[in-house]
Amino acid sequence: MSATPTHNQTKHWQELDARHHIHPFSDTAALNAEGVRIITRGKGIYLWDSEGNRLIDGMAGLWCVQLGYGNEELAEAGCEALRTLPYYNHFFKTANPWTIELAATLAGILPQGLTRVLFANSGSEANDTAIKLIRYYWNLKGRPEKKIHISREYAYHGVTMAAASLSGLTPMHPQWDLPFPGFVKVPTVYWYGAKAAGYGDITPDEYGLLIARKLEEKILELGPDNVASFSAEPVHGAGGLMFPPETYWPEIQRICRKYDVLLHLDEVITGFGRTGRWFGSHTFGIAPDILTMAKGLSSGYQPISAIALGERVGEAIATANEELVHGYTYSGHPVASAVALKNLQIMARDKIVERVGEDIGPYFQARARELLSNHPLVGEVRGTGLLCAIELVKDKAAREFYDRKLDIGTQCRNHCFSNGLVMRAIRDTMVLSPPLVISRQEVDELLGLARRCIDLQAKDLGKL
Ligand code: PXG
Repeated sequence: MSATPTHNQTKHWQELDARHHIHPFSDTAALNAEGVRIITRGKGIYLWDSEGNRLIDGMAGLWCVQLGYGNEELAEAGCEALRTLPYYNHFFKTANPWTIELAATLAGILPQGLTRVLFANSGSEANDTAIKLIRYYWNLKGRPEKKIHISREYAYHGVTMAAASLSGLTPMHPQWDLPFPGFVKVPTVYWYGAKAAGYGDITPDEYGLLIARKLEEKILELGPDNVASFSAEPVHGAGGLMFPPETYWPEIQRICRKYDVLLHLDEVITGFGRTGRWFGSHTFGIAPDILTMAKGLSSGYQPISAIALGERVGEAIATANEELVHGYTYSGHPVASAVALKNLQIMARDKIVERVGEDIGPYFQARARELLSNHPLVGEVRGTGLLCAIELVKDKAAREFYDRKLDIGTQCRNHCFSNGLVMRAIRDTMVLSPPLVISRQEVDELLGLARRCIDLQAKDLGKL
Protein backbone atom coordinates (compact mmCIF):
# COMPACT_ATOMS: atom_id res chain seq x y z
CA MET A 1 0.00 0.00 0.00
CA SER A 2 1.41 3.41 -0.93
CA ALA A 3 1.90 5.92 1.89
CA THR A 4 -0.34 8.56 0.32
CA PRO A 5 -3.18 6.89 -1.55
CA THR A 6 -4.63 8.75 -4.50
CA HIS A 7 -8.28 9.60 -5.07
CA ASN A 8 -8.45 6.79 -7.64
CA GLN A 9 -7.05 4.40 -5.08
CA THR A 10 -9.85 5.38 -2.67
CA LYS A 11 -12.46 4.73 -5.36
CA HIS A 12 -10.87 1.36 -6.12
CA TRP A 13 -10.93 0.30 -2.46
CA GLN A 14 -14.52 1.49 -2.10
CA GLU A 15 -15.55 -0.62 -5.07
CA LEU A 16 -13.74 -3.71 -3.80
CA ASP A 17 -15.20 -3.19 -0.33
CA ALA A 18 -18.72 -2.88 -1.73
CA ARG A 19 -18.30 -6.02 -3.78
CA HIS A 20 -16.58 -8.30 -1.29
CA HIS A 21 -16.80 -7.08 2.28
CA ILE A 22 -19.78 -7.21 4.63
CA HIS A 23 -19.51 -4.72 7.52
CA PRO A 24 -20.60 -5.26 11.13
CA PHE A 25 -23.78 -3.54 12.35
CA SER A 26 -24.34 -1.92 8.92
CA ASP A 27 -27.07 -1.82 6.29
CA THR A 28 -25.02 -3.36 3.49
CA ALA A 29 -26.93 -1.87 0.54
CA ALA A 30 -27.03 1.63 2.03
CA LEU A 31 -23.35 1.51 2.94
CA ASN A 32 -22.35 0.29 -0.50
CA ALA A 33 -24.33 3.07 -2.16
CA GLU A 34 -22.60 5.67 0.02
CA GLY A 35 -19.09 4.18 -0.10
CA VAL A 36 -16.95 3.58 2.97
CA ARG A 37 -14.36 5.94 4.38
CA ILE A 38 -10.98 4.25 4.38
CA ILE A 39 -8.88 4.88 7.46
CA THR A 40 -5.20 4.48 6.62
CA ARG A 41 -3.20 5.81 9.55
CA GLY A 42 -3.32 6.84 13.21
CA LYS A 43 -1.07 8.73 15.61
CA GLY A 44 -1.92 9.63 19.20
CA ILE A 45 -5.60 10.70 19.24
CA TYR A 46 -5.69 11.39 15.47
CA LEU A 47 -6.71 9.30 12.46
CA TRP A 48 -6.24 10.00 8.75
CA ASP A 49 -8.36 8.74 5.87
CA SER A 50 -7.22 7.81 2.36
CA GLU A 51 -8.15 11.28 1.09
CA GLY A 52 -5.76 12.89 3.57
CA ASN A 53 -8.46 14.19 5.96
CA ARG A 54 -7.59 14.24 9.66
CA LEU A 55 -10.05 13.15 12.35
CA ILE A 56 -9.88 13.46 16.13
CA ASP A 57 -10.82 10.06 17.50
CA GLY A 58 -13.13 10.93 20.38
CA MET A 59 -14.02 7.24 20.79
CA ALA A 60 -10.54 5.63 21.01
CA GLY A 61 -11.61 3.34 18.16
CA LEU A 62 -14.42 1.39 19.81
CA TRP A 63 -13.64 2.48 23.38
CA CYS A 64 -10.37 0.57 23.30
CA VAL A 65 -7.23 2.43 22.18
CA GLN A 66 -6.11 3.42 25.70
CA LEU A 67 -2.53 4.33 24.71
CA GLY A 68 -3.53 6.03 21.45
CA TYR A 69 -2.37 5.14 17.94
CA GLY A 70 1.19 4.58 16.80
CA ASN A 71 2.71 3.42 20.09
CA GLU A 72 6.14 2.09 19.08
CA GLU A 73 6.69 0.05 22.24
CA LEU A 74 3.51 -1.94 21.63
CA ALA A 75 4.49 -2.49 17.99
CA GLU A 76 7.94 -3.63 19.08
CA ALA A 77 6.53 -6.06 21.68
CA GLY A 78 4.27 -7.61 19.02
CA CYS A 79 7.12 -7.86 16.51
CA GLU A 80 9.41 -9.50 19.03
CA ALA A 81 6.84 -12.18 19.83
CA LEU A 82 6.06 -12.62 16.14
CA ARG A 83 9.72 -13.27 15.45
CA THR A 84 10.29 -15.48 18.50
CA LEU A 85 7.12 -17.57 18.81
CA PRO A 86 4.34 -16.47 16.43
CA TYR A 87 2.04 -19.20 17.65
CA TYR A 88 1.77 -21.95 20.15
CA ASN A 89 -1.10 -23.25 22.25
CA HIS A 90 -1.94 -24.09 25.87
CA PHE A 91 -3.61 -27.43 25.22
CA PHE A 92 -0.68 -29.86 25.40
CA LYS A 93 0.44 -29.19 28.99
CA THR A 94 2.27 -26.20 27.47
CA ALA A 95 2.34 -22.45 28.02
CA ASN A 96 4.28 -19.44 26.74
CA PRO A 97 6.10 -16.86 28.89
CA TRP A 98 4.04 -13.84 27.79
CA THR A 99 0.69 -15.39 28.67
CA ILE A 100 1.92 -16.56 32.07
CA GLU A 101 3.32 -13.10 32.87
CA LEU A 102 0.13 -11.49 31.63
CA ALA A 103 -2.08 -13.68 33.85
CA ALA A 104 0.09 -12.86 36.89
CA THR A 105 0.12 -9.13 36.06
CA LEU A 106 -3.66 -9.13 35.77
CA ALA A 107 -4.00 -10.89 39.12
CA GLY A 108 -1.99 -8.01 40.60
CA ILE A 109 -4.27 -5.24 39.29
CA LEU A 110 -7.70 -6.92 39.39
CA PRO A 111 -10.07 -6.39 42.33
CA GLN A 112 -9.11 -8.47 45.35
CA GLY A 113 -9.84 -12.18 45.15
CA LEU A 114 -9.82 -12.38 41.34
CA THR A 115 -6.63 -14.38 40.99
CA ARG A 116 -7.17 -16.79 38.10
CA VAL A 117 -7.76 -15.95 34.43
CA LEU A 118 -8.71 -17.68 31.19
CA PHE A 119 -8.03 -16.04 27.83
CA ALA A 120 -10.11 -15.57 24.69
CA ASN A 121 -10.06 -13.24 21.71
CA SER A 122 -12.99 -10.84 22.02
CA GLY A 123 -15.42 -9.43 24.54
CA SER A 124 -18.19 -11.61 23.12
CA GLU A 125 -16.14 -14.77 23.60
CA ALA A 126 -15.21 -13.71 27.11
CA ASN A 127 -18.87 -13.26 28.05
CA ASP A 128 -19.85 -16.49 26.31
CA THR A 129 -17.16 -18.24 28.34
CA ALA A 130 -18.36 -16.57 31.54
CA ILE A 131 -21.86 -17.96 30.97
CA LYS A 132 -20.42 -21.45 30.39
CA LEU A 133 -18.33 -21.24 33.56
CA ILE A 134 -21.31 -20.07 35.60
CA ARG A 135 -23.29 -23.08 34.41
CA TYR A 136 -20.36 -25.36 35.12
CA TYR A 137 -19.91 -23.90 38.60
CA TRP A 138 -23.48 -24.67 39.61
CA ASN A 139 -23.24 -28.15 38.08
CA LEU A 140 -20.08 -28.77 40.11
CA LYS A 141 -21.88 -27.57 43.23
CA GLY A 142 -24.68 -30.08 42.68
CA ARG A 143 -27.20 -27.35 41.92
CA PRO A 144 -27.92 -27.91 38.21
CA GLU A 145 -31.33 -26.28 38.49
CA LYS A 146 -29.62 -22.88 38.89
CA LYS A 147 -29.65 -22.05 35.17
CA ILE A 148 -31.29 -18.65 34.61
CA HIS A 149 -29.04 -15.73 33.66
CA ILE A 150 -30.41 -12.31 34.53
CA SER A 151 -29.04 -9.19 32.87
CA ARG A 152 -30.25 -5.65 32.18
CA GLU A 153 -32.23 -3.81 29.56
CA TYR A 154 -29.88 -1.70 27.38
CA ALA A 155 -26.93 -3.98 28.18
CA TYR A 156 -24.38 -4.71 25.47
CA HIS A 157 -22.45 -7.90 26.09
CA GLY A 158 -21.50 -8.91 22.53
CA VAL A 159 -22.80 -10.90 19.60
CA THR A 160 -22.18 -14.63 20.02
CA MET A 161 -25.43 -16.51 20.61
CA ALA A 162 -25.09 -16.43 24.40
CA ALA A 163 -23.60 -12.91 24.60
CA ALA A 164 -26.38 -11.56 22.37
CA SER A 165 -28.94 -13.38 24.54
CA LEU A 166 -27.40 -11.67 27.55
CA SER A 167 -27.57 -8.28 25.82
CA GLY A 168 -30.59 -6.13 26.51
CA LEU A 169 -30.58 -3.95 23.40
CA THR A 170 -33.70 -5.38 21.80
CA PRO A 171 -32.73 -4.78 18.12
CA MET A 172 -29.98 -7.37 18.66
CA HIS A 173 -32.45 -10.25 18.91
CA PRO A 174 -35.10 -10.72 16.17
CA GLN A 175 -32.74 -11.49 13.25
CA TRP A 176 -31.39 -14.48 15.15
CA ASP A 177 -34.44 -15.71 17.08
CA LEU A 178 -32.81 -14.74 20.36
CA PRO A 179 -32.61 -14.55 23.31
CA PHE A 180 -32.21 -18.21 24.15
CA PRO A 181 -34.57 -19.50 26.82
CA GLY A 182 -33.22 -18.89 30.32
CA PHE A 183 -31.99 -15.33 29.64
CA VAL A 184 -34.11 -12.83 31.54
CA LYS A 185 -33.93 -9.02 31.73
CA VAL A 186 -34.52 -6.48 34.48
CA PRO A 187 -34.81 -2.68 34.12
CA THR A 188 -31.67 -0.61 34.39
CA VAL A 189 -30.56 2.68 35.92
CA TYR A 190 -31.06 5.59 33.58
CA TRP A 191 -31.83 8.43 35.94
CA TYR A 192 -31.87 11.13 33.27
CA GLY A 193 -34.63 9.27 31.43
CA ALA A 194 -36.55 8.40 34.62
CA LYS A 195 -38.93 11.34 34.33
CA ALA A 196 -39.84 10.56 30.72
CA ALA A 197 -40.30 6.92 31.79
CA GLY A 198 -42.93 7.94 34.36
CA TYR A 199 -40.91 7.85 37.61
CA GLY A 200 -41.66 11.52 38.33
CA ASP A 201 -39.23 13.70 40.30
CA ILE A 202 -37.48 10.85 42.10
CA THR A 203 -33.94 11.54 43.44
CA PRO A 204 -31.05 9.54 41.96
CA ASP A 205 -30.52 7.68 45.26
CA GLU A 206 -34.18 6.69 45.62
CA TYR A 207 -34.22 5.66 41.98
CA GLY A 208 -31.02 3.57 42.34
CA LEU A 209 -32.58 1.57 45.19
CA LEU A 210 -35.90 1.18 43.44
CA ILE A 211 -34.29 -0.18 40.27
CA ALA A 212 -31.90 -2.47 42.18
CA ARG A 213 -34.91 -3.98 43.93
CA LYS A 214 -36.39 -4.93 40.56
CA LEU A 215 -33.63 -7.55 40.54
CA GLU A 216 -34.81 -8.87 43.89
CA GLU A 217 -38.41 -8.99 42.67
CA LYS A 218 -37.33 -10.88 39.55
CA ILE A 219 -35.24 -13.39 41.54
CA LEU A 220 -38.19 -14.04 43.86
CA GLU A 221 -40.54 -14.41 40.89
CA LEU A 222 -38.24 -16.95 39.18
CA GLY A 223 -37.30 -18.69 42.42
CA PRO A 224 -33.79 -18.13 43.85
CA ASP A 225 -33.02 -21.83 43.35
CA ASN A 226 -33.33 -21.34 39.60
CA VAL A 227 -31.20 -18.21 39.19
CA ALA A 228 -27.55 -18.74 38.30
CA SER A 229 -26.19 -15.25 37.75
CA PHE A 230 -26.65 -11.55 37.30
CA SER A 231 -24.53 -9.87 34.61
CA ALA A 232 -23.96 -6.15 34.15
CA GLU A 233 -21.55 -3.49 32.99
CA PRO A 234 -20.51 -1.19 35.88
CA VAL A 235 -21.57 1.66 33.55
CA HIS A 236 -23.59 0.98 30.39
CA GLY A 237 -21.37 1.60 27.38
CA ALA A 238 -23.00 0.99 24.01
CA GLY A 239 -26.42 1.21 25.70
CA GLY A 240 -25.91 4.94 26.26
CA LEU A 241 -23.41 5.68 29.03
CA MET A 242 -25.80 5.41 31.94
CA PHE A 243 -24.12 5.79 35.33
CA PRO A 244 -25.38 4.09 38.50
CA PRO A 245 -26.59 6.25 41.41
CA GLU A 246 -24.51 5.60 44.56
CA THR A 247 -27.21 3.43 46.11
CA TYR A 248 -27.41 1.01 43.20
CA TRP A 249 -24.35 -1.28 43.36
CA PRO A 250 -24.36 -1.85 47.15
CA GLU A 251 -27.99 -2.95 46.92
CA ILE A 252 -27.34 -5.19 43.91
CA GLN A 253 -24.52 -6.89 45.80
CA ARG A 254 -26.67 -7.38 48.88
CA ILE A 255 -29.32 -9.04 46.71
CA CYS A 256 -26.86 -11.30 44.86
CA ARG A 257 -25.36 -12.46 48.18
CA LYS A 258 -28.72 -12.99 49.82
CA TYR A 259 -30.03 -15.26 47.05
CA ASP A 260 -26.72 -16.92 46.19
CA VAL A 261 -26.63 -15.51 42.66
CA LEU A 262 -23.20 -15.17 41.04
CA LEU A 263 -22.29 -11.62 40.07
CA HIS A 264 -20.68 -11.32 36.64
CA LEU A 265 -19.29 -7.90 35.76
CA ASP A 266 -18.60 -7.04 32.15
CA GLU A 267 -15.66 -4.63 32.25
CA VAL A 268 -14.96 -4.75 28.53
CA ILE A 269 -15.33 -0.94 28.36
CA THR A 270 -14.79 0.09 31.98
CA GLY A 271 -11.54 -1.84 32.45
CA PHE A 272 -8.00 -0.49 32.16
CA GLY A 273 -8.31 3.03 33.46
CA ARG A 274 -11.34 4.25 31.58
CA THR A 275 -13.15 5.40 34.75
CA GLY A 276 -9.99 6.63 36.54
CA ARG A 277 -9.16 3.40 38.40
CA TRP A 278 -7.87 0.13 36.94
CA PHE A 279 -11.40 -1.30 36.85
CA GLY A 280 -14.94 0.01 37.19
CA SER A 281 -15.18 -2.43 40.12
CA HIS A 282 -12.71 -0.21 41.98
CA THR A 283 -14.48 3.02 41.03
CA PHE A 284 -17.92 1.77 42.06
CA GLY A 285 -16.89 -0.54 44.93
CA ILE A 286 -18.06 -3.82 43.40
CA ALA A 287 -16.73 -7.29 44.25
CA PRO A 288 -17.72 -9.60 41.38
CA ASP A 289 -17.45 -13.41 41.23
CA ILE A 290 -16.48 -13.26 37.55
CA LEU A 291 -15.09 -10.30 35.62
CA THR A 292 -14.74 -10.15 31.84
CA MET A 293 -12.41 -7.79 29.97
CA ALA A 294 -11.14 -7.10 26.43
CA LYS A 295 -10.60 -3.86 24.44
CA GLY A 296 -8.19 -1.79 26.62
CA LEU A 297 -6.36 -4.96 27.73
CA SER A 298 -4.17 -4.58 24.64
CA SER A 299 -5.19 -0.98 23.82
CA GLY A 300 -6.99 -2.69 20.91
CA TYR A 301 -3.64 -3.44 19.20
CA GLN A 302 -4.33 -7.19 19.28
CA PRO A 303 -7.58 -9.16 19.68
CA ILE A 304 -7.45 -10.53 23.21
CA SER A 305 -9.90 -10.87 26.08
CA ALA A 306 -9.91 -12.49 29.49
CA ILE A 307 -12.23 -13.95 32.08
CA ALA A 308 -11.11 -13.46 35.69
CA LEU A 309 -12.42 -15.78 38.39
CA GLY A 310 -12.97 -14.95 42.03
CA GLU A 311 -12.24 -17.32 44.87
CA ARG A 312 -15.49 -19.29 44.67
CA VAL A 313 -15.54 -20.12 40.98
CA GLY A 314 -11.75 -20.31 40.70
CA GLU A 315 -11.45 -22.83 43.53
CA ALA A 316 -14.31 -24.95 42.20
CA ILE A 317 -12.63 -25.28 38.81
CA ALA A 318 -9.11 -25.69 40.20
CA THR A 319 -10.25 -28.55 42.44
CA ALA A 320 -12.77 -30.21 40.10
CA ASN A 321 -10.31 -33.00 39.27
CA GLU A 322 -11.62 -33.31 35.74
CA GLU A 323 -10.86 -31.80 32.36
CA LEU A 324 -12.28 -28.32 31.69
CA VAL A 325 -13.75 -29.01 28.27
CA HIS A 326 -13.32 -25.51 26.87
CA GLY A 327 -10.68 -23.40 25.08
CA TYR A 328 -9.89 -21.66 21.80
CA THR A 329 -7.03 -22.26 19.35
CA TYR A 330 -5.95 -18.72 20.13
CA SER A 331 -6.55 -18.67 23.92
CA GLY A 332 -3.48 -16.85 25.24
CA HIS A 333 -1.99 -16.22 21.79
CA PRO A 334 1.69 -15.32 22.30
CA VAL A 335 1.64 -12.19 20.14
CA ALA A 336 -1.59 -10.85 21.65
CA SER A 337 -0.33 -11.69 25.14
CA ALA A 338 3.02 -9.96 24.53
CA VAL A 339 1.25 -6.78 23.36
CA ALA A 340 -1.23 -6.86 26.27
CA LEU A 341 1.59 -7.42 28.76
CA LYS A 342 3.57 -4.49 27.36
CA ASN A 343 0.40 -2.38 27.40
CA LEU A 344 -0.10 -3.04 31.13
CA GLN A 345 3.59 -2.39 31.83
CA ILE A 346 3.43 0.97 30.05
CA MET A 347 0.22 1.90 31.84
CA ALA A 348 1.85 1.15 35.21
CA ARG A 349 5.20 2.80 34.37
CA ASP A 350 3.62 6.00 32.99
CA LYS A 351 0.93 6.10 35.69
CA ILE A 352 -1.75 6.31 33.02
CA VAL A 353 -4.56 5.21 35.34
CA GLU A 354 -3.59 7.69 38.07
CA ARG A 355 -3.42 10.42 35.44
CA VAL A 356 -7.00 9.65 34.33
CA GLY A 357 -8.20 9.52 37.93
CA GLU A 358 -6.47 12.63 39.23
CA ASP A 359 -5.54 14.89 36.35
CA ILE A 360 -6.78 14.53 32.79
CA GLY A 361 -10.08 12.86 33.74
CA PRO A 362 -11.20 15.64 36.12
CA TYR A 363 -9.96 18.25 33.59
CA PHE A 364 -11.97 16.61 30.78
CA GLN A 365 -15.10 16.42 32.95
CA ALA A 366 -14.80 20.04 34.11
CA ARG A 367 -14.19 21.38 30.58
CA ALA A 368 -17.08 19.34 29.15
CA ARG A 369 -19.47 20.82 31.72
CA GLU A 370 -18.07 24.33 31.27
CA LEU A 371 -18.50 24.22 27.50
CA LEU A 372 -21.73 22.30 27.21
CA SER A 373 -23.92 22.33 30.35
CA ASN A 374 -25.57 25.64 29.52
CA HIS A 375 -26.06 24.86 25.84
CA PRO A 376 -29.72 25.19 24.80
CA LEU A 377 -29.69 21.73 23.18
CA VAL A 378 -27.93 19.94 26.05
CA GLY A 379 -29.98 18.50 28.90
CA GLU A 380 -27.19 16.87 30.87
CA VAL A 381 -23.44 16.31 30.72
CA ARG A 382 -22.44 13.26 32.76
CA GLY A 383 -19.33 11.16 33.07
CA THR A 384 -16.35 10.05 35.03
CA GLY A 385 -12.71 9.52 34.08
CA LEU A 386 -12.55 9.70 30.29
CA LEU A 387 -16.15 8.74 29.64
CA CYS A 388 -18.62 11.50 28.86
CA ALA A 389 -22.25 11.55 27.70
CA ILE A 390 -24.05 14.63 26.41
CA GLU A 391 -27.84 14.38 26.25
CA LEU A 392 -29.43 16.32 23.38
CA VAL A 393 -32.94 17.29 24.45
CA LYS A 394 -35.97 19.22 23.30
CA ASP A 395 -36.76 20.77 26.70
CA LYS A 396 -34.04 21.05 29.35
CA ALA A 397 -36.30 21.89 32.30
CA ALA A 398 -38.79 19.11 31.59
CA ARG A 399 -36.07 16.58 30.61
CA GLU A 400 -38.07 15.98 27.45
CA PHE A 401 -36.48 14.17 24.49
CA TYR A 402 -36.99 14.79 20.78
CA ASP A 403 -39.13 12.33 18.85
CA ARG A 404 -36.85 9.33 18.19
CA LYS A 405 -37.89 9.34 14.54
CA LEU A 406 -36.07 12.65 14.02
CA ASP A 407 -32.83 10.91 14.97
CA ILE A 408 -31.15 14.09 16.22
CA GLY A 409 -28.19 12.07 17.49
CA THR A 410 -27.31 10.71 14.05
CA GLN A 411 -27.70 14.18 12.52
CA CYS A 412 -25.30 15.59 15.10
CA ARG A 413 -22.87 12.72 14.56
CA ASN A 414 -22.90 13.50 10.82
CA HIS A 415 -21.89 17.10 11.59
CA CYS A 416 -19.05 15.68 13.71
CA PHE A 417 -17.73 13.41 10.97
CA SER A 418 -17.91 16.24 8.40
CA ASN A 419 -15.92 18.46 10.74
CA GLY A 420 -13.16 16.02 11.63
CA LEU A 421 -14.45 14.55 14.90
CA VAL A 422 -15.46 10.99 15.73
CA MET A 423 -18.20 11.34 18.35
CA ARG A 424 -20.68 8.49 18.72
CA ALA A 425 -24.45 8.90 18.96
CA ILE A 426 -26.49 6.44 21.00
CA ARG A 427 -30.08 7.46 20.41
CA ASP A 428 -29.80 11.23 21.16
CA THR A 429 -26.95 10.80 23.63
CA MET A 430 -23.60 11.95 22.26
CA VAL A 431 -20.73 9.93 23.67
CA LEU A 432 -17.01 10.54 24.08
CA SER A 433 -14.36 8.05 25.22
CA PRO A 434 -10.98 9.34 23.98
CA PRO A 435 -7.58 7.65 24.30
CA LEU A 436 -6.26 7.86 27.88
CA VAL A 437 -3.06 9.56 26.69
CA ILE A 438 -4.94 12.67 25.51
CA SER A 439 -3.28 15.96 26.57
CA ARG A 440 -5.03 19.02 28.05
CA GLN A 441 -4.55 20.89 24.80
CA GLU A 442 -6.08 17.99 22.89
CA VAL A 443 -9.02 17.88 25.34
CA ASP A 444 -9.63 21.57 24.55
CA GLU A 445 -9.43 20.87 20.82
CA LEU A 446 -11.75 17.85 21.06
CA LEU A 447 -14.37 19.57 23.21
CA GLY A 448 -14.18 22.79 21.19
CA LEU A 449 -14.99 20.79 18.09
CA ALA A 450 -17.76 18.89 19.89
CA ARG A 451 -19.26 22.23 20.95
CA ARG A 452 -19.06 23.54 17.38
CA CYS A 453 -20.87 20.46 16.03
CA ILE A 454 -23.58 20.65 18.70
CA ASP A 455 -24.00 24.35 17.77
CA LEU A 456 -24.50 23.31 14.14
CA GLN A 457 -27.14 20.83 15.22
CA ALA A 458 -28.85 23.45 17.39
CA LYS A 459 -28.91 25.83 14.41
CA ASP A 460 -30.57 23.13 12.27
CA LEU A 461 -33.25 22.84 14.96
CA GLY A 462 -33.70 26.61 15.24
CA LYS A 463 -32.33 26.65 18.79
CA LEU A 464 -29.43 29.00 18.08
N1 PXG B 1 -19.13 -6.20 26.43
C1 PXG B 1 -19.14 -4.86 26.34
C2 PXG B 1 -19.47 -4.05 27.56
C3 PXG B 1 -18.85 -4.24 25.14
O1 PXG B 1 -18.88 -2.90 25.05
C4 PXG B 1 -18.54 -6.44 24.15
C5 PXG B 1 -18.83 -6.98 25.38
C6 PXG B 1 -18.23 -7.35 23.03
O2 PXG B 1 -16.90 -7.26 22.68
P1 PXG B 1 -16.40 -7.74 21.22
O3 PXG B 1 -14.90 -7.68 21.36
O4 PXG B 1 -16.89 -9.09 20.98
O5 PXG B 1 -16.95 -6.75 20.23
C7 PXG B 1 -18.53 -5.04 24.01
C8 PXG B 1 -18.22 -4.44 22.68
C9 PXG B 1 -20.32 0.66 19.99
C10 PXG B 1 -19.72 -0.69 20.05
O6 PXG B 1 -20.66 1.09 18.89
C11 PXG B 1 -19.40 -1.25 21.25
C12 PXG B 1 -18.86 -2.53 21.28
C13 PXG B 1 -18.61 -3.22 20.11
C14 PXG B 1 -18.95 -2.64 18.90
C15 PXG B 1 -19.51 -1.37 18.85
O7 PXG B 1 -20.46 1.32 21.02
N2 PXG B 1 -18.60 -3.10 22.50
